[in-house]
Amino acid sequence: MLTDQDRIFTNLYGMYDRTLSGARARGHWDGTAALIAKGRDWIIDEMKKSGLRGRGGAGFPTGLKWSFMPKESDGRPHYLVINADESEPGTCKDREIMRHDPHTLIEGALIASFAMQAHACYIYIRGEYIREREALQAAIDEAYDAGLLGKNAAKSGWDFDLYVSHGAGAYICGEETALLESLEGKKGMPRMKPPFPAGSGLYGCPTTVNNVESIAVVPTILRRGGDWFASFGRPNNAGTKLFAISGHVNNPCVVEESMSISLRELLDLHCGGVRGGWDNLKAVIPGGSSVPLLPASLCDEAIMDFDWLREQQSGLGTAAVIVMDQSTDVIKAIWRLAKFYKHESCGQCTPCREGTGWMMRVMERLVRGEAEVEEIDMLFDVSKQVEGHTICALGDAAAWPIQGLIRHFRDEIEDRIKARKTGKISAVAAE
Ligand code: L3W
Ligand code: SF4
Repeated sequence: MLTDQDRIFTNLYGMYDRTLSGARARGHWDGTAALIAKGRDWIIDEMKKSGLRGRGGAGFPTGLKWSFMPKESDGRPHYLVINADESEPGTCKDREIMRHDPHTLIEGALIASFAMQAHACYIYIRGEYIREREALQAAIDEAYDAGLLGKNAAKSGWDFDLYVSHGAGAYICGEETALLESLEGKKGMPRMKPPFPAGSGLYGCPTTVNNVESIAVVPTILRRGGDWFASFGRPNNAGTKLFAISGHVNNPCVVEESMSISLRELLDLHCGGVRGGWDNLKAVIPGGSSVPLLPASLCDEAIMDFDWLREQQSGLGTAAVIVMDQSTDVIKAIWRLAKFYKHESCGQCTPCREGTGWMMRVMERLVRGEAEVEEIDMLFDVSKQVEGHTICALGDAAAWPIQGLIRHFRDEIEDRIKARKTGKISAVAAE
């Protein structure tokens, strides 16, 4: 278990003053210019040493991503873009940072931008986060007034401007290249990759897109050292991590814990355990709606990190832990996600546009028990045709939860079809 001394986010839930004076009292903006004076190479090396992997879902190594930005200028401006379009169902960790700890994000934005030679950074925040946007803008205004942003920001010698831009409710704008399109004022549709944003991003210029949490941890990593951050979690799964836990636990919450904590410890320590006790657990989605669920039989030994969950054909994703107890109709829960992905598909590639609708309709019949047993394999096969055959990860995200359901709950799906055929149950309303 992480002790308070090792928590980076000291103001989750807003126990303390979130203004600049409160943030300073909690150690933010302390010696920022001195950190910057150590130079770009030192900052990027320290980030690599920390082992930080991106906190937006993909887990790509942050220091490595920064090192993809061109070292020599070819005349094009460089940009940092912070992805605050937090829309993955179950995920509400970045919201806590922006509401209550905005200065750690702003300070991180300055340092990261300096490291990548960006004089401007855009924070793209989801449209529904109105109070968070206000909190963030108020903190940015304070930082400008205090000389921490703008010309010679924080007396670092680096000129730096920070802008907040807001989305309008499309999940797909959380995909980094759709986000860039949206920032440019166009329809939020993902671009083909490569080129990756580091080569050609915002307005065709070198750009790094990082998640809010990834940037907000930067100042503390640099103050305490990459080795300190790397001392938490298993190798290749370093650091402290925000977990957003919802569903059938006694106390849903957002909490910072050590990476690689066991699922059981996480739920028992911070959530008062599973509603009705551990034996009442049915399944857990460990990383937001895009990753396959784990059945209760795997939850006992589950380790909450990228590699362990990947080995179980699931994933850490955004570390949004959705707990489902025995009262859950798990088929219906996954159908609801299928409906979400169908709705959010941007429609520009055929396997996703057609596949999400097709999978949703079959899932709907599985909920009612009105399908044939053979259709379960057909659904699995179709999900495999969608996976990996689309422009962006939304296609995978639509396919994976369904694959997880079939892998672990085939019996329940078959039982429902048989029960419906023999008249033992009536149609379960899919609403
Ligand atoms: C340069 C290369 N850059 C990769 C960069 C790339 C991006 C990052 C990760 O999807 C996942 C998805 C969802 N040269 C590079 C390179 N990069 N190779 O590294 O890239 P990628 O393609 O692995 O992932 P992605 O397209 O960013 C994101 C999953 O996250 N997810 C949830 C997302 C939800 C939210 C939210 O609500 N906040 O983020 C959950 O699992 O399924 O797999 O920057 O440019 N050779
Ligand atoms: Fe759009 Fe889906 Fe293709 Fe992504 S996978 S680009 S959301 S159609």
